[in-house]
Amino acid sequence: MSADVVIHERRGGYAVITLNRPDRLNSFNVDQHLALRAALEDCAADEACGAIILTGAGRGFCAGQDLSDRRAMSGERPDLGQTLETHYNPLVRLLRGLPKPVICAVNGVAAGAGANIALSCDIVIAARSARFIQAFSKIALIPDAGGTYWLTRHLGEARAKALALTAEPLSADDAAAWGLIWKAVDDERLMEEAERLAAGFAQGPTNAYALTKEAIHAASVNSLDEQLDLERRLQREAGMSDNYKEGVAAFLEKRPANYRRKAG
Ligand code: T3D
Repeated sequence: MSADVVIHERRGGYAVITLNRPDRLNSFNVDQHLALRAALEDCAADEACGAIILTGAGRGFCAGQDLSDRRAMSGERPDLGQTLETHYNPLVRLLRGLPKPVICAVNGVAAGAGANIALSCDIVIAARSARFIQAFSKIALIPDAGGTYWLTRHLGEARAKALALTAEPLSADDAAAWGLIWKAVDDERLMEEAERLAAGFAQGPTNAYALTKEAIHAASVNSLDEQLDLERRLQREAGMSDNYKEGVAAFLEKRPANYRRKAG
């Protein structure tokens, strides 16, 4: 496996992970899947890492599955369910379950599973020139990597269906205006903005971020009663932490809080 299909850098308290197959618009082959998952697992286990930025090298973020891998299978009818089971689904679950904030800095076109991997991150910031394309129907597939879930939940059925059936590009500005992503920024400000956020998270209460993610993820399936019960349980846990003590003390003493990455 060539190591540099994904570049993994630590910058202070956060990590920057860059998909690095720019001549193929960072589309996924098996090596890139394995390297990305290894980098994410490394960050998850690294207590000194408080946030992750995921981005792409070159002019694209990610064009989904590397379709030239599929050419080798022409004549066969490949079991794409197997690729999802082995690679895409574990990646979406890993991103979703990471106990620290994951920021996706979408530097250019995000197509097919590439768009939906971006949407699996906690905060999506896109360069104004970036486009989101549910390219699947062009090759007679359905949106995967969580696409049907993210589009329907964030946008509702009307926009989800239109994006998926037409495969028309959605601009970064429209994606932000529609509530699909957090914000669009001028291209040259993308990494500055992503790093500003990551540096803030790296100084913040990682335990509270993890609990917040858990609560918000559960909200899409819970009833109000279930969600209130969950908030009670998670807030109890947050309130028992040293970080909460420190946060309140810092507020009262009018000084910046000094949070611990691993909260007691
Ligand atoms: O296991 C399974 O297969 C199931 C899982 C499926 C998940 C999926 O993601 S299916 C959807 C796969 N993705 C696509 O269908 C998108 C294909 N790409 C495009 O439609 C276009 O490239 C874009 C709209 C993304 C960008 O267009 P443009 O004009 O800016 O760039 P380009 O010229 O098309 O691409 C630049 C190069 O990247 C080009 O190579 P070349 O001609 O310079 O040698 C192109 O072939 C290559 N490239 C782009 N996307 C892919 C790709 N090569 C392989 N696979 C790609 N997905």
